[in-house]
Amino acid sequence: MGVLWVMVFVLSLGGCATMRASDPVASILVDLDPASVDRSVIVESITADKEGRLYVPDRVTGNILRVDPKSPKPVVVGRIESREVSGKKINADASGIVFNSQGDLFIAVGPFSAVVRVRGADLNPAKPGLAQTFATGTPGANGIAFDRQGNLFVSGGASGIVYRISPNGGVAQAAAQIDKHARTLPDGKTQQANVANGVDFDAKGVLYVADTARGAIWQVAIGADGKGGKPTVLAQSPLLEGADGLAFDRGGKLWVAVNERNAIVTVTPEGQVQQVAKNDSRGPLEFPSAIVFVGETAYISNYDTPRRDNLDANGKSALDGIGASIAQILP
Ligand SMILES: [Ca+2]
Ligand SMILES: [Ca+2]
Repeated sequence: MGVLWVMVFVLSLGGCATMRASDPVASILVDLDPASVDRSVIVESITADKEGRLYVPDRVTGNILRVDPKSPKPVVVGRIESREVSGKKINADASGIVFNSQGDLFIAVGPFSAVVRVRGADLNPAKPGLAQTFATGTPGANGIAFDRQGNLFVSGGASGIVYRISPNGGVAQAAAQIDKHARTLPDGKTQQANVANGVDFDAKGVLYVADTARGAIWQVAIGADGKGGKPTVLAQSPLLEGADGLAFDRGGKLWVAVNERNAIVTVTPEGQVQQVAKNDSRGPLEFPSAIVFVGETAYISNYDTPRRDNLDANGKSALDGIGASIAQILP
């Protein structure tokens, strides 16, 4: 009897070890507000520079934080100041963040209907650079990505519009349109109407748009004139309900942060959706909102809002887990 139990124990250990070697596991790289789980820092997006350092804009302070994964302590390297509009103070509430090939940093700012820029030379812990307006005319600005010609594409959220901005900035032009749609969450009342959220380009220059409302990924071919063709659905699945930021890995597979399900999924070029990681309200994924690859490692911003699978047992707060943070999935 004793020997049998030892055998079962050893076999199950072996089984676990095999699973760990083949299945990706999410873990926390850095807690962005170690003193609190109560949203004293709020990060909606993440990107990386050529040296593999990570950047997240904090909605609470307006600070742009840099984190070196090798020594993951956040430092402030830039800042988006709040603005006064009609006598009212408006916070930037930064969303998508991305570098251009010259190393300047661009951030989508929905409340300003704008994209702001911090020059690479001004990303400086000794004197954090102030973001300046780069482009205007982008209401709901959320996801952000450059095409190969250096045009910047910005999603407009519930409007479904994807904007194009020339490499010199200025006024944005509509480049594509996802049909509007709203989905009622399982709580029976929350309406999710964001149909144009995360954006990215594949190696062939096709634009991908995360549709949070439908739980879908759209593909849009972009013509030589920068105008998008008619969007087509690559994948639609309950696994994609809450699809937010997305990014391609080195092998050309699309990874999607699925915020309201506390999950990361992949989508093949054929449109097959597979769950990579998922957890309950206690993390390490806590309303994951965006994803970026450095080599083969995925880094994920945890927005940690109290919704659906990230709700605590009381159905109200999101105090479980460690809150605002960067999660990682090692290869
Ligand atoms: Ca987003
Ligand atoms: Ca949580």
